[in-house]
Amino acid sequence: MFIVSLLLGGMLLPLSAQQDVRAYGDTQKILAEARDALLGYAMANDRLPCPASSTSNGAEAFCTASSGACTETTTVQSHGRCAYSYDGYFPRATLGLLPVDSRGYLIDGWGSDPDNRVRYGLTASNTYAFSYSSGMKNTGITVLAPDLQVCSTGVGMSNAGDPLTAACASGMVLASDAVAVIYSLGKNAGSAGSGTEETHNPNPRSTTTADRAYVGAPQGSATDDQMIWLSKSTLFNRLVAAGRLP
Ligand SMILES: [Ca+2]
Ligand SMILES: [Ca+2]
Repeated sequence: MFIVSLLLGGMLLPLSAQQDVRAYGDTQKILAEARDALLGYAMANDRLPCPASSTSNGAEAFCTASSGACTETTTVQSHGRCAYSYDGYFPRATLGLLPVDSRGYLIDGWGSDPDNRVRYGLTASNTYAFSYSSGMKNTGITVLAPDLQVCSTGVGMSNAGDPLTAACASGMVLASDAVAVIYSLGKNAGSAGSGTEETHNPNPRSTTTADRAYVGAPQGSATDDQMIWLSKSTLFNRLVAAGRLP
């Protein structure tokens, strides 16, 4: 019965819809694998990688100085300050994942448009303690306060565009202490992104400056972005199990 209904469903769905279902599923899988890779990287290296920039060919990008104007470099910096904390790309070259585009970036299930590169944001809290070696251990598990927010809607968000104080509307918080977010701009990556929901997730057409708050609204007419995140508790659980914390 189950198989028959699956076959029937397959026949009834138009081909383009079947391709969309497949691309959505592939993207979910790619995002989940990226999160697993992040956890593995954190256990092996005692820190999380910085986001890649649009010119780093998928390698993590730091600022050369711990404050002031940012001069970008792919050389690992002991201060941990990332060049693009909130609006970078997943550092595929640093983690070695597939699928990859011709310039070294991880791509989602929707295609090879440059805008379909997997996006990644990392908390900058505790003076970049999450992105330099032993930063988390030296800061201490009770002091660490990752601050990325994932909202269930962009409506009513406060301080949007302010890097550190942007916040979800009351009662619209999916996560308030995420360490990292990993997301895809979805099928419309090459053409949209300025709607009320998607504009809060950094993308080429967004009018809102990148900040610590993202929108993981349900799929629909207002957004097709796909977002997952790494919570503080999941990261700490793995790091304690690996002997990296406390
Ligand atoms: Ca989108
Ligand atoms: Ca935002």
